Amino acid sequence: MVDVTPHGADLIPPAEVGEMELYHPHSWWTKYVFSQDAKVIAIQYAGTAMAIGLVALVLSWLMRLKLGFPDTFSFISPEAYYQFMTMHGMIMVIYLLTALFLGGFGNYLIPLMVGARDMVFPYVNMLSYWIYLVAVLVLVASFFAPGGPTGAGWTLYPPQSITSGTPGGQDWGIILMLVSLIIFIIGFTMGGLNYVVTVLQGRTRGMTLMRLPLTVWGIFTATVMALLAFPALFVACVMMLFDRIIGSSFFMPAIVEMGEQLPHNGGSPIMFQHLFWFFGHPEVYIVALPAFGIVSDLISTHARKNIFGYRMMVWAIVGIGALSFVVWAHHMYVSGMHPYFGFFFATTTLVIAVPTALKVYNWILTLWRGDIHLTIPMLFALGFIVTFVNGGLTGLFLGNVVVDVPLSDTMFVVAHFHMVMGVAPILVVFGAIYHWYPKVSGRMLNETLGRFHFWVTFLGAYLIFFPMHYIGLVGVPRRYPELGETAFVPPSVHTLNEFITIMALVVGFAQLVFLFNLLWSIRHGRDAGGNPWRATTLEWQTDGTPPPHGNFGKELPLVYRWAYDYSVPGAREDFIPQNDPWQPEGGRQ
Ligand code: HEM
Ligand SMILES: [Cu+2]
Repeated sequence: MVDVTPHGADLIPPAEVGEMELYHPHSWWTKYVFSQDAKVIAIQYAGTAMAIGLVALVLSWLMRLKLGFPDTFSFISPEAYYQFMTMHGMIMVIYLLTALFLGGFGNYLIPLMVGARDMVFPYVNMLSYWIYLVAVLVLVASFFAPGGPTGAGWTLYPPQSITSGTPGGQDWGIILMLVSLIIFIIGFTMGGLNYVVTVLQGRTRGMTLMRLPLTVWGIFTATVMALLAFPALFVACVMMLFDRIIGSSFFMPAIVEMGEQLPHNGGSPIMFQHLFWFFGHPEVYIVALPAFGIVSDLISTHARKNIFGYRMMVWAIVGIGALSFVVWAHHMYVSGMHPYFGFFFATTTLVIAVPTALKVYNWILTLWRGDIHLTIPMLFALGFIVTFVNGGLTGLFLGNVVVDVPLSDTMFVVAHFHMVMGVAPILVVFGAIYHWYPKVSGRMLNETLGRFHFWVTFLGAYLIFFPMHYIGLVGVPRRYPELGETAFVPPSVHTLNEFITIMALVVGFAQLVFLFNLLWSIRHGRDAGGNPWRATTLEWQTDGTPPPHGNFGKELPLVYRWAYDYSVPGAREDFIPQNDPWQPEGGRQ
């Protein structure tokens, strides 16, 4: 598509402020610590998210050691297992993936890709990061608080999340978890407003919505969703905090515990489940949509071909985002709700498969006859597509009430969601880091270490989670630290559990190699130049690498075309940057 209209948008977005009006930091502190530059904030977000993610990784090792070798690791008590599990799940979903995709990639990429000098409200953007950091610290504090962190499971279902039998329930654990989530949501809202307003109001001249790279579409839609979904979690957390601290009964029914009547009466635990999953299901797509967008850009760039069906891709992203607000109760098929209700949610759930499959077809058609370079970002992108399809297929099983009921709360579910929202988005995170690290640091990540990292992570993830489907199918329940000698559990399950644990350690080790690569390459990586992947989007067309404060030189780039002009016949090179006014001989095609 050669679409060259210099003033396509016919409007001058407000972000096009003169150099003079841009906020400039004056000291080291305001430049690197309390920075208002979205690029610095992005790195702060990403660094913090990866640090806390490492904690979640170690927790998964501890759980796996207990599951694989219960006798050797008998010192890991069931209480500790529940605490590790809860913290692992919550950290991975919220504090790592959400923070990294939106706070990390969102901050770095949105202003650069839309051609803005920075986010629209840089000060609020800075606050967003620091509030996120407080949320993380409060969460970490629960490891050191009396009673330790909560072991209620990442879903925090009442009443057990605040009754005394649950680790951290009668102590500080659950309080710190709820407070941390509340703080996280406040911080996220501050960042989220920035991402939305910058995309809507901060685009440079010619950057129409339909010329935005899909990465921006993914992050933008996910942010809008998060701004609508997080409030449900917010109120649920506040109400539960009241139940726990001042003895209100929003979610607490009358309970007799050890022969004693608790001071609660008349609340509805199911109400909490509705609120939680009204947030919880969209959360899956808050993580997945940025991944969809990024993968689209990675495969287009590294296959030197335009993305197939751009408009369809945009509408699929928006459609999936909207639909995912009406499927939440598929997490509650076994909660005792009316069966007809289940049919409604099964139907909406399966309808999501349509736009999702459409995206997969379009990725494949983009790759079809492309000039595929098996670079590391491309390998991770391909790994994502395979894994996402895989997890999506088991999702079709679980979306149907009659199949879900027997599989509910088995390891099959654990295998499914790790594939679809654990492994798949993490592969995109890695692909994206290999892709954009050269812009952030000016250097390439080491290729050999990168290939090692990819193959061990990709194959290892399958070796971990594939057998887990089988373990679930034979009926092994999730959230059980130990199976003991149970009649229905065949011996193969024990062998497989040992095998999975060893693979989890191996995959974890590969992540340490990746961390080493990240640090080592800052100084020793190969010089990247400004645009090592010969990509079209604006972040690669900056004056300096890393881009200076204010992103672009004196003039903001003028956008003439969409982001996918690769291998255009007759062009000088096999890519045409978005700010290149080139036209084919003889005018418009
Ligand atoms: C090497 C990678 C990983 C391993 C070995 C691993 C392992 C585990 C294990 C053993 C459990 C407990 C299952 C149970 O007893 O029910 C678990 C739960 C969970 N994991 Fe992972 N995990 C990994 C990565 C991830 C990632 C990347 C995510 C991000 C979405 C994630 C999200 C969760 C969630 C949400 C739970 C549920 C916690 C709960 O039931 O309350 N995990 N994981
Ligand atoms: Cu769901």
